[in-house]
Amino acid sequence: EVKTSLSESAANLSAYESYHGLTAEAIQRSFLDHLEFTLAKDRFTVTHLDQYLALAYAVRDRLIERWLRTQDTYYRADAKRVYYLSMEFLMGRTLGNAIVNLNLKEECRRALLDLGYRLEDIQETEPDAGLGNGGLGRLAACFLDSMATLALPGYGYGIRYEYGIFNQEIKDGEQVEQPDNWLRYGNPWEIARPEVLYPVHYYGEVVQFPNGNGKIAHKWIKTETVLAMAYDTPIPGYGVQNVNTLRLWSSKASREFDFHHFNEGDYISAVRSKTESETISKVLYPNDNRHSGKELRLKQEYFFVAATLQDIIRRYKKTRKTFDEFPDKVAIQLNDTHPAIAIAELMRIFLDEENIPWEKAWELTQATIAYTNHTVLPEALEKWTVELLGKVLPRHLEIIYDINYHFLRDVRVRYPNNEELVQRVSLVEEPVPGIRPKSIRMANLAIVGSHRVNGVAALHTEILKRDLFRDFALMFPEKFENKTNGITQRRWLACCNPQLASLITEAIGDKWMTDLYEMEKLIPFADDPGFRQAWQKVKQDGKDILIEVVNQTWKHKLRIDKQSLFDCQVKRIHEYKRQLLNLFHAITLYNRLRHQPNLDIVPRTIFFSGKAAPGYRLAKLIIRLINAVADIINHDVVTRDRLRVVFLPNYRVSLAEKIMPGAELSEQISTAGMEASGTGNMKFALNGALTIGTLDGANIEIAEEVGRDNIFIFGLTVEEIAKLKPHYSPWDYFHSDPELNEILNMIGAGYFSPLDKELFHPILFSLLEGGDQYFVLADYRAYVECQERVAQAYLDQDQWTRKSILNTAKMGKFSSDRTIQEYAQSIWRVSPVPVNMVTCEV
Ligand code: NBG
Repeated sequence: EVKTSLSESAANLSAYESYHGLTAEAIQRSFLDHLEFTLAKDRFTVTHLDQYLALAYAVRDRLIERWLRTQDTYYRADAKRVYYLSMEFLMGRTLGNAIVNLNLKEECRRALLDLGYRLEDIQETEPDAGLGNGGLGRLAACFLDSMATLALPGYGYGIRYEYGIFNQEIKDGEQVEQPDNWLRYGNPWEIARPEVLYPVHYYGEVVQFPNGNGKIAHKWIKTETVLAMAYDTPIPGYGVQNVNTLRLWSSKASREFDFHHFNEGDYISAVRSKTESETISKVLYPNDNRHSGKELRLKQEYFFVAATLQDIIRRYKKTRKTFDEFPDKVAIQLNDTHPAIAIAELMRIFLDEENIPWEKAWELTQATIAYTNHTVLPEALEKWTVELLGKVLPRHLEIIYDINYHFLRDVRVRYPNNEELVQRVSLVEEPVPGIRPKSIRMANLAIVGSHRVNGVAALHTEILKRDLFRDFALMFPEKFENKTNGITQRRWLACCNPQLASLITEAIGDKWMTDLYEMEKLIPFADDPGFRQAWQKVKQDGKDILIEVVNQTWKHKLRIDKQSLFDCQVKRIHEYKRQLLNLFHAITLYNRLRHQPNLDIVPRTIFFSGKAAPGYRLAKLIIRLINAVADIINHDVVTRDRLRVVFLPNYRVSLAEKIMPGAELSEQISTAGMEASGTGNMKFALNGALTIGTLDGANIEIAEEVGRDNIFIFGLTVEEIAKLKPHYSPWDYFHSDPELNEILNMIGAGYFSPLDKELFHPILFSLLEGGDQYFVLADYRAYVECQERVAQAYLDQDQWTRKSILNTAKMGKFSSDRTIQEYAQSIWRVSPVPVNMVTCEV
C-alpha cells in the first residue's frame, strides 16, 4: 500500500480525476446509472425533470467524499468554527454553481452532448431555493460560497421553509402571489438527518428553587415541545477541496404526540396539534425591511436559534470538558437581529443547564457573538412586546430583564444623573398608553450582547455610529466596525455570464476567480479597440438573451429594440428604493416624445423587476402603476419604437442571472441614507453595466473605485436631506417644475387608469399631502438631468464600452471573498483549514 501525492505530475492528476470520477466518461456513466437505478427511467420515459435529477445526483456524488473529508479535517484540526445564523438563505439554483466550483463544466457538457442533451436546458429545470426576501438572504448565500472558497470552517444555520418567497404573477397589471412549493419534486441537494433532532420549547412557566449553594436556580417547565430536524446541503468551495455545510431545520411534532391512550376526540386533536407544531417551518415571512411582530415569526426565530445552539454545544463538547474555551472555538454571527434571541438562549443554557455563574456566562456570551445590522429603517427594527415574549419565552424575558438590569447599572455608574440616556439605551421600551405597548428592543439586546457590531457599507456604518446607535457607539467605540458587503464572482460572473468570463480569462487569465482584484489587469484593455469590440459583442449577446426572456414572458411579442439602451431596476419594490423616480423619468421621455414626435432621443428599454410584500399596499400599487404606464407607452405608435417599459414578473436569483449579462445601465436610486448597502449594484457593475445612482450605501464606494467619470451620480446627499427635511414641501416642486407637474396631473386625472381614474391617488397622496418621505420630488429634476448625461454618453459607444470595461476592472473590492476575509480577521478570528484530497491509495 503506497500513498502518493497525485498533484505532482499531470499524469498523476488525471489518475486523480479518474479515481474520483471527475472525467466526462465517469459523469456520463453516473448520470445513466442514476436515471436507471435512482429514478427508474429508460430513454423512452425520461422527462426533463429526470434529466435534471440524474445530473444533480451525479454531481452531488462527486461532492460527498470531499464533504465527509471536510468535516473530518475540521474536527482533527480542532478548528475554530464560524456559525452564520440567518433566517434567510437565498440560494437560487445549485447545479450550475456546483459544476463551476468543481470545475466540471466541460466534462458535464461533453457527457450530456454525447447523449443528445444540452447542459443549459437541463439547468433550467431546477427550481430556485428562494428561502429569502432580497439582499439580506442573498448576502448570506454569497458568504457561504466565500467561506468555503477561503477554506474557512463556516456553517450556515437557518430554517428549511417548505414554502420560500412566493411566486409573483402579474394579472391585469397586478401582483398575484402564488405559493412556492419548491420541494414538490424533491430536493436532490439536501440530505435529511433524522438522527440530528433537538427539542425546542415554548410557553410554560418558570419556577425557582434553591440550588444548594445558596443561590436560586431557575427551571422552565410545562412547556410545549416541538422537534427540530436537520437537513444538510453541501457548499463546495472553488479551487479548494473544502465542502462546507448549510444546515436547515425543519419542525416535526414531538414524540409526546405519540398516540398512547386517547379516546377518539383526543386522537383527532392530538393529530391536529401535531400539524400545528409542524407549521413552524412552513413558510418564509415575505417582508423585506419590515418587522411584522407576529407570534409565529417569533417562534420561527427561536426555533432555529434553539436547535442551532444545541448543535453547536454538542459539537463543542465532543472535544472540551469546560466552557472556558468556548469563544476560542466558536464564533456566532447574527445576520440582523432575527436570531438575536440567541443571546438570551446562550445565557439560559449557561446559567440554567450548565450552572455557570452570571458574570462568567455573560463574558462567554459576549465574546462569542457578533451582530450585523442591515437597515436603519425604523419600521424594520425588531421589537417584541413584553406580553408576547413573556408568553412564548418566559425564561428568556426574565434573562433579558436581568441583562438589562446589569447593563443599566453600569450605565448609571459611568454616566450619573442621565436618565434620558438610560431610557434611550434600555433594552426595554417603556409603554405609552394608547400608543405603544411595553417592548423589548432586539437591536439593543444584540449590541449589548455582542463583542462586535457592524454595518454593511461605509456610509451605513457611519450613520449607525452617528445616529441610530449613537449612544452605544460613544459607550463602546471599539465594538463598531464596517464590513462593506460583497458578492461572489463565481455565481455573479463565472456562472451567469460565461461569455464575458471567457473573454476576461483569455485576456488576463483566470486568477480573478479567487482574487477579484486581478480584474485591474483589464484596465489597459479598455483602450484596445479590438477588445472593446469583443466586449460589445458579448454585451449584445447578453441583451439578446434578455430579449428572449421577454419574448417567453409575453405571447404577443413586445419587439424590443436590441440597439436600445437596456436600463434596469431590479430589486424589491419599496418606497425608499424609489422605483417611482425611475418611472417618472420614463413618463418624462414619453411626454417629450408626445409633444415633439420628431424629437431625437436615445432609444431605451426600461426594465423593472421585483416583488412587493403582500401586505405592503403602496408597493403593490407601484407595481400596478409601472404596468399601467408600460401598457400605455408600449402601445403608443408615436413612442414605442424609441421607448419601452418592461416589467419582468417573478424576480428571483435565476432571473437576476439572466438580467445581469444584458444590462447596460444599473438603477441604484434610493433616498440617500436609506439603502444600507445594496448588492445588486455590485452584480451589475461586475457585468459591465454603468451605474446611475445616489450617494447611498455601497454606491459611494463603487464611485470611489470606478472614478466619477465612469458612474452617474445625482441627487441630494445625506447631509442635504437632513438640512432640507424640517422645511421640505413637495408642493413647491410640484408647482415649480412643469414636467413634474404634468406627470402628477396625468396620474391624478387617470391617464394611466382610464377605467378607474382614482386608482393611483394613494401614490399622489403619499408624494404630496403625505409629505414625500423619500424625497422623490426633490430629486426628480437632478435625476432627469443625470439621465440626459447618460443618454449623451451612450451615443459614443466606444467611450461607453471603455467605461463598461473599467467598471468590471474596478470591482475587486466588491468580492464577498474580501468581505469574508475581513470578518474572519477582525471579528471571528478564524483561519483557513484547507482540505486535502490529493493523496489516495494506488
Ligand atoms: C438589506 C439592505 C440592503 C443590504 C442587504 C444586505 C435588510 C434588512 N437589509 O441595502 O436593505 O444590501 O440588507 O446587507 O434586508
